[in-house]
Amino acid sequence: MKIIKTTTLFVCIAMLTMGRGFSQEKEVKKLSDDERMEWWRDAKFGMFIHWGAYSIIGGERGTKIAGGGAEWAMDKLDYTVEDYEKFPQMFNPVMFDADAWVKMAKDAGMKYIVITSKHHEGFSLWDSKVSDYDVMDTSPFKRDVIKELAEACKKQDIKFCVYYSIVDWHHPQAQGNLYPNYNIAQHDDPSVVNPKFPKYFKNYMKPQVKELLTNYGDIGVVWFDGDWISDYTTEMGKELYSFIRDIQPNTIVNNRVDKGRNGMEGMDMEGNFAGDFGTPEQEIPDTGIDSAWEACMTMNGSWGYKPSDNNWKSSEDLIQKLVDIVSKGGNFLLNIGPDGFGRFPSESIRRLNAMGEWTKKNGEAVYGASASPYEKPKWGRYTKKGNVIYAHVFDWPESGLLKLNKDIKVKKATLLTAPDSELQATATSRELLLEVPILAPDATVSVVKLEL
Ligand code: FHN
Repeated sequence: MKIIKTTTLFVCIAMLTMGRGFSQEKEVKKLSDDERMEWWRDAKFGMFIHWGAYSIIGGERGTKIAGGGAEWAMDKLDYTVEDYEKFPQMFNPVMFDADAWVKMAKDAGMKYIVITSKHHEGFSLWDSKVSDYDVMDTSPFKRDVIKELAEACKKQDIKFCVYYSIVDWHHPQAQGNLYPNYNIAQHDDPSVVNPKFPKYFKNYMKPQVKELLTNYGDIGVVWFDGDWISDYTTEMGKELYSFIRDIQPNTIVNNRVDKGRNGMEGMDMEGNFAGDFGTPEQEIPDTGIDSAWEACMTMNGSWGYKPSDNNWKSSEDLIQKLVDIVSKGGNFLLNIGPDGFGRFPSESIRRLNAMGEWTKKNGEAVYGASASPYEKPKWGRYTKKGNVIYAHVFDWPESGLLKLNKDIKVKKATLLTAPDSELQATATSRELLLEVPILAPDATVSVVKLEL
């Protein structure tokens, strides 16, 4: 991962924008790396949105159902480029309401939103001047989704971030010329490359990324994906990273901008790679990691809308995953796959609501918190903030005695939701015993605040 020397200087960036919403001359203070990452480190919880033409398909073609992620419909359901083009031509999500989406994220306790501006299918959700395969030129919708979401995020004070796929199954200079005879096994096969890929990188990908960074105000994170293809090189990754930071010096970029990612585990291998944070996918590391990371995860088994997938994680599980991740020093990027009309699945909304109820009461123990300095206790997790340790109890003790790590020298212990009634603590040689009510204050995760 790239560590850059910290010089603080002022740069003036004339943001010549499309003149709608973000047109402004702006003075940008160039932050040190630590300052630049601060909002993201403290945010802890974000919303991933996978939305595109695949959201119309829902992972189904006749009786065939795509295995895994429905956003892979083009590849998995064997569409030719021409056949697939009819979906962007149909894309007309009349129920899309950017303000409502952002509000749902905010109410759930999420502090940032990362939307797929272009996924592997190659269809762009903004008004791209270097492409006709976008929401303005190809679709009847003719509304710039990225612009509407960026504005809604600004209005509701939540960070706006974009996902961008390096892989492009539509562009003839990327993987578009390989369909329909392209299968998943060939994706990182060094013999299956497009010699024109450098042209796509220079004349399409970089200009598109530049559009996203110049026309929509501050971009919190640029979240790349598709780093695994052989066409893409570490030189391109490093060039892209600098290119982005030159346009928006304070933007954060994930490690998939380069080639260092170690599979789904998501952290970088040994070496010099660009990128500001690791990206474990569908998994949470066993222990804390001492560099920035964010675990991204689906609520069922698919990133894109897939009505046939009813394998939903429970709200309780998702809340405990959030706590687990924060206790290990990471962020949680939780996915929603809206449908082709622009609606969040009701199952997702229910889970967002439950998470919102919990974060509203217990957010103090999550936002701005850092990893636990203690080993994982049997009953749950610890997080830390300054002079305070938060004990997040998943399994509330029926005995009324909570066994805490003996190294905790507690001055005052309370339930986070009942700050006025102090709990009694007794130190033994093996542990610190805390007298707690018999009934768990929260059915999912109850938090005890321990002031040291
Ligand atoms: O292939 C994609 C997948 O569709 C999804 O976007 C996830 C999100 O992290 N990333 C890829 C696989 O690593």
